[in-house]
Amino acid sequence: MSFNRNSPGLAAAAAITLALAASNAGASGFQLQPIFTDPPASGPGGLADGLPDITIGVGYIDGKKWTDGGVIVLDSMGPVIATRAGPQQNMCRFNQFDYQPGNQGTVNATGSTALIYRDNIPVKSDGFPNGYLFAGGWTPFKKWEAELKEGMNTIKVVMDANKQVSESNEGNNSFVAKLNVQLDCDGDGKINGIGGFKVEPSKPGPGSDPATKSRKLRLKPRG
Ligand SMILES: [Ca+2]
Ligand SMILES: [Ca+2]
Repeated sequence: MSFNRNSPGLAAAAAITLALAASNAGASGFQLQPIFTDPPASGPGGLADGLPDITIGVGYIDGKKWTDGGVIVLDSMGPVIATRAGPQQNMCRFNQFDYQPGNQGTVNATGSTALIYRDNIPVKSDGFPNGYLFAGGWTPFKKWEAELKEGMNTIKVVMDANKQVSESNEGNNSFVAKLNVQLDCDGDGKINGIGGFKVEPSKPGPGSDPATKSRKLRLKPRG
C-alpha cells in the first residue's frame, strides 16, 4: 500500500514540524523578555501606571453644561427644529449637543468607540482611531444633532463603550444628564400634555405682544 510506504516519511516530517514548533516557542519566549523589562512610562506625581485614561472634559447643549449631570431645562427656541419625528411625533432637533473627549492617562489610547444613549437606547456612536485620544490631552468637541422628545430625556455618553481599552481609571467614562425639553415639539399647543398655548388657533394681531407667541409659532411643522 502506498500509505505504508510513505508513512515513515510522514512521521519524519511530523517530527521536524514538532521540533520547529518547540524551537519557535522558545524563541518567542525570549522575545517577550524585553517587553517586560521596558521602563514603564512615568505619570504625574511619579505614578507609573503606563495606561491611558479616556474621559470627557466638558459638554454643552444649547450653551448649557450637561456634563455636570442633574436636570437641564431646555426652553429656549434657539436653533431648535420641531421635526416631529419618532413614533409619538414629538421630537425636536437641537443642532448643538457636544462633548469633549480626552485622555488623562500617560500613554496614547488605542482605538475605541463612544456611544450616546437616549433613554438607554444607543442613538449615535463616535469612533476614535488608534492614537487619536493622545496621552494627557483633549481633542476637538464631538457634536450630535440631538433628537430629543418633548418632556424629559435621559442622555448618557459612554467612552470606550465596548471596553476595548484598559485604563488607569475606568470609573470616569460615563456621563449622564436629564434634559427636560420644555418646548411644544409635537405641535399640540401643550408642553408634555400640560397647558394651552393657543398656538395655531390664535394668530397674534397687529397690537399683540409677539414675544411669547411668535416663538411658539416657530415650532409649527415644516414641510
Ligand atoms: Ca477612563
Ligand atoms: Ca406638545
